[in-house]
Amino acid sequence: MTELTYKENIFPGTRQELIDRISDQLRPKRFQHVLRVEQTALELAAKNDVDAEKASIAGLIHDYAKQRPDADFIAAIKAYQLDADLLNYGNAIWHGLVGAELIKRELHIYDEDILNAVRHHTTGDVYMTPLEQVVYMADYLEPARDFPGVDEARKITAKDLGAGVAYQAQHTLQYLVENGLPVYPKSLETYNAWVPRYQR
Ligand code: DGI
Ligand code: FE
Ligand code: FE
Repeated sequence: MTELTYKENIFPGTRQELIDRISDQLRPKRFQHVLRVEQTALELAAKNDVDAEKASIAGLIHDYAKQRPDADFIAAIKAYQLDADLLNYGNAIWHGLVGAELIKRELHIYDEDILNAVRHHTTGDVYMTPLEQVVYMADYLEPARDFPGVDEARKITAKDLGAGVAYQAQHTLQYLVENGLPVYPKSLETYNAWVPRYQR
């Protein structure tokens, strides 16, 4: 287990202080997931030349808002004048896209690359920086993830981070459609931006 010492002043405190803030927000199972995502993000970051401190912080905070009541998200969408179409969705979409606004105000983390990694960790985005790709994939591949295809997804991602993004975008869309779930437009945009270009 890697325990970084934070030096970049991205979060105004130590890693342990950040962890304490997160464990106040999450039930134990979700908190353990977050610690695994941090470790997976650090591994992917090392391979892909991404800053380790940013990967640690983004991994730790990506689900910060996951257990907030719907009313908190609805209030934030209105207060911060976010896209009103968000009101047609729910926690699955809100905890990243709206959660980033709560993180900014409550944890005083303002690094836009990290905030975008949180915003886009569920739906992806047309353009994702290497850090955003690392967090998107770490959330999908952390060691406790177990779904058909996870081993193939791990292999593909180890070879080519972008190919991993394409794999996840394709399979998530497939899952949503197969289950009759609403597709947030950004998820479809991510599919179009990433999936066709990785076909051979
Ligand atoms: O928060 P986690 O469970 O760790 O993971 P996540 O933030 O990637 O959320 C995964 C869930 O979000 C998964 O059940 C699929 C769902 N999801 C992803 N894109 C969309 C979506 N759900 C809806 N309704 N629409 C989407 O476009
Ligand atoms: Fe999430
Ligand atoms: Fe997660």
